[in-house]
Parts: sequence; structure tokens; C-alpha cells
Amino acid sequence: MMKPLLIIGIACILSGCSQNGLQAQAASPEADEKNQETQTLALLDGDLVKTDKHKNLSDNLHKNSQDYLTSYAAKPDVQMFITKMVSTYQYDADLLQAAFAKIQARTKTISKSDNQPEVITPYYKYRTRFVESSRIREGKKFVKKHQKWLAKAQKDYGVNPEIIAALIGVETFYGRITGKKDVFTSLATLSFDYPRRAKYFQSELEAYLLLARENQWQIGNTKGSYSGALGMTQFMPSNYRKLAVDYDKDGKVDLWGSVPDAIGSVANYLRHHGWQDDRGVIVATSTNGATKDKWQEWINKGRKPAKSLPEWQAMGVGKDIKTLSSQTGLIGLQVGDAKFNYWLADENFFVIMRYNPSRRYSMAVLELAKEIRL
Ligand SMILES: [Ca+2]
Repeated sequence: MMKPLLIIGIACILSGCSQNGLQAQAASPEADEKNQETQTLALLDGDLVKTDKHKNLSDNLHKNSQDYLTSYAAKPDVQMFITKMVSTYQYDADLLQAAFAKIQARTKTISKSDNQPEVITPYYKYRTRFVESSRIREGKKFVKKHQKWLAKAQKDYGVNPEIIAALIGVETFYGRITGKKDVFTSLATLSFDYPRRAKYFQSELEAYLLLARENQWQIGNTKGSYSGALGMTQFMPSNYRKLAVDYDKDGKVDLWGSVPDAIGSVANYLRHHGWQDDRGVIVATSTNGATKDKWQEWINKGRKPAKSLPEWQAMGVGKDIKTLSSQTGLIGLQVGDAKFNYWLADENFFVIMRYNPSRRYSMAVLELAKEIRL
């Protein structure tokens, strides 16, 4: 039977999370070096006024101390990165030297990146974290409470309210759990001690530093996930810079403290990646086991809709579906010990995967959205 899994709805919940990264933080571990500490604090606070003392800051970093030698500032590839930030963006060299001298690799960041639940957990287990009673209940409250902004986002961006709410719900439990890790250390660790994705994370580290400068955040005091994602929406820094919006028009983009900004930003992100408001349906589909050799290779293949309904039906997929105007991709997920279900998913399913490249993730968002729709 054709079963529309998802459609439309409205509104939101949230709880406040204060903006991070603004207060001063002790700079140098050398308590006896009062002057140096004061200078470093001033720099890390965004005080870029050059004085003679500031000019020599990086020379005063105790480069032979154990703290310095085990810090990121002592690594040649970090020094190359700093040079690039200075030459490309005229970033303050002393500020970066001091910031990297304060941090070391966080090994847990790497082990977590290698064991992401959406990659290693079968769907029927994965979904229980997100499609469960408390997240559904709070999701309905969120949708109701923030109905006005969700309706506005639907009008402006064409994204259904319950989709926006479900994404924020899956990412941060509607803004309650935005991460407590210092993202500067996380991103530095992934940039310089995680070769598999070093290039990607170096570009995110670069974006984070630019974001910090643009917003007068103190480097090292911005909290987020172990992979450097920020705020209620868990945007990576590059997306924060490119796609986050000041939806409540208070003059700043605040993905920690402003639910409207989070709502507008999620909607803008999805629209940017091709969300289409006249779609949003995936259908559970029947499959012909006898023809499995024909369609098996198309299960979870690629990140785009692949075929039209008649093409699927010619292979033995979706024989009971009457019409389906758009192209779809064939999704197969484990729904029990040895049981798989199959779906034909349209473009919007894959747009959600631009948020997190996991079919389990996208399906969980869609299932939660269906449950919290008003
Ligand atoms: Ca705002």
C-alpha cells in the first residue's frame, strides 16, 4: 500500500541556551607572568589595538615550556595554518599564536568521530533515540509555541513547520542540548590529528575563526558538539556564516539564544539545498523478491532520486503504487533483527541528508516530523 509517511504541520518549542564565548578566560597557565596574562586576555577578548606589549606577545609564550611544546602552536602544520589565516584574511597572528598555544589534541573527539551512531547503529535501534514519547511530546509543544515563526518560515522558504521542528528536535532536543565542548579544540583536533577528514575540518576551523572575529566571540569559548557543530541547529561554522539568518531582525544571528533565528536558519538551509514544498512524501513500497537481482543494486545507492515510478515498477519495485510524479530513490533500512523495509524517497529525503549524510538520520527526522505535526 502507498503510505504517505510525511506531510505538513506547524510550529515549535524550545528552551533558551545562552550565547557562548563572550566572557574572558584565563589565558596563560603561568600565573607569575601577570603581564603576559593580561596581554593575552586582552587579545583573546578581541582587543586588537596594538601596543608594544602586544607586539611581542607570541615571543612571550614560553616556547620551551612543556605546556607550549604539547600545544597545537608547536606543530608545524598549525603554524602553516596560522600563516595562511594571516595572509589570506589578515587575521591577527598574535591572537592565533596565543589561542593555539592554549590547546592540545582532545583524543575523545577522534574516537567519537569514528563511532557515529547514525553510521554504526541499525535503523530500528537508531530511531528509538529520536522517535520516542518525550521527543514527540516536546516537539508538539515546540510546534505550538513557535507557530508564528514556523508559519512565517513556511511562507518564506516553503519548508513544512514539522520538518523544521523535527530537525531541531533531533539535533538538540529543541535547543536544550547544544553541546558543551569547546569547538576550537574540537575543530583543531579534527584538523590536525584526524587525517581522513583534515581538509574538511581545516576549512571549518577557518570558518570558525572568521565567525569568531565577525561576532567578537572569544576564541576557545564557543561551546558546541564534539565535531564543532554550533547552536540549536548544530550548524557547522561554514554554514553558520553562509546560511544562518537573523530571522527576528534584532541585528545579530544567534543560534543559541534565538528560536526564530534557528527556525529561519534551518528553513533557509533546506531551501538552499533544494527543498521543494510541493513534495515531502516518501512511500513505503512493496518489492518483488523474485526480481531482487534487478533492484538490489539500487538500494541506498547515491544521494539523488534515481528513477521514475514506471522504471521502478519494471524492476519489480512499487507495483502497488498508483502515481508518483517525481523521481525517487530506493531506500532500504533494517527495521528488525533480520527484517528490512523499503521506501521510494523523493528529493526532500535527500535534502535532509545534506544536513547529515545518513539515511537513518533522514528517516528519523521524517518519522519524528510525522508524529509532531499538529
Ligand atoms: Ca537574531
